[in-house]
Amino acid sequence: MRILHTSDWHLGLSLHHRSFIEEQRDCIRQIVNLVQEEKIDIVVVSGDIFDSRVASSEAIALYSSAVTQICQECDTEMVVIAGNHDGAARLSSCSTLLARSGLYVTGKLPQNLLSYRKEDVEIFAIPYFHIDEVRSRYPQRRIDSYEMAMKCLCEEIRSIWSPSCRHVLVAHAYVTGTQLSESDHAALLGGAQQVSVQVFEGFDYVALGHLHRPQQPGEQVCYSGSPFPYSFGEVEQDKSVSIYDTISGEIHRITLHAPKRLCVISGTLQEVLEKAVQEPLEDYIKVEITDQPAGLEVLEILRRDYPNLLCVTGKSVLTDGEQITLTVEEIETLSPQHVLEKFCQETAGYEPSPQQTEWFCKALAEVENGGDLQ
Ligand SMILES: [Mn+2]
Repeated sequence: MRILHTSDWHLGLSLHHRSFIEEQRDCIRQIVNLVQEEKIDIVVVSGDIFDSRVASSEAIALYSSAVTQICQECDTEMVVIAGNHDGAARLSSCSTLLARSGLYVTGKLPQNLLSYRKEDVEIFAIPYFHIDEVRSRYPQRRIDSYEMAMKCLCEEIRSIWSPSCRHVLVAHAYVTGTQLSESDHAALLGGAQQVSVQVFEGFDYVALGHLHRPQQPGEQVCYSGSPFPYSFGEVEQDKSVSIYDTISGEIHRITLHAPKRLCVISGTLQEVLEKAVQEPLEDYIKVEITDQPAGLEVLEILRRDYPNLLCVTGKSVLTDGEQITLTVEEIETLSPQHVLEKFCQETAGYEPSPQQTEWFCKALAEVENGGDLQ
């Protein structure tokens, strides 16, 4: 059996107020083509189908067209789980009826973790969950971390699977030691929600969603990544889907091609304008001006040459001309309090008060104790 693994479609997402629905439509078109060309038997989508819990009608229409094309026109079944961005109950409405058409959707953690079985392949589903759901599922176990919760769920699966089958797990989780992208902020902040790759031992393939960079934290543990870059920090990443062959056990990646790319251009204002004359760019652009602040006037000048300019970084007038853009690398090395300070300085030009810092730390501690994260 050939399984196409994709995740993090984030349908309805916009970046700097620009909707990406046309790019997303194009990605779906490429995925549908691959289902036919690659003779796929089943498509799994590992969460974050939508960008928000209450998806726009445009996003719902695109989802509806995607699943109809795959299940009906390509006659290929699908296993879909909810991620932290999805409204789990909304996503899984009518799921029993949809299963009859070959669309197996899991919103909240189900009673039976086996989502799909055909021939000698079993596919299990662990959607994004709250640690309390797992505590009440195993009242006799002491579950003090997200890792422990995931471990219990995987143990349960091992106790119910048929030993003679191939075992595939579809999950939405943040595995320790993986590489984050700029659009993975929510995952990064939920540091306490990390799980080690060892909890997935024994599965023939683990189809993960949550992180947007395609990567393989374990031999058979794979993030397909998002089909399209969702931040300027991802411009160098190849966006792809993964294909797992249950007979050979092989995993391979197929690159998706975006009609418009994301692109970062930096230099002095003069240099940036010269570049635009040399090669006018239709891509989505972020400009980093190195010699002056990025005000409205600069924006107006740049817009003439870059029709799809999404954001500009300039020298800050607040901190002695220093550029203060927060990157993933910075967030990784800074303490949460530092992140708060930088945020306040950059957006409003003030230092957070001790009281505000205290509230922030308190809220963060609550989140790390298993609170809900958007
Ligand atoms: Mn995501």
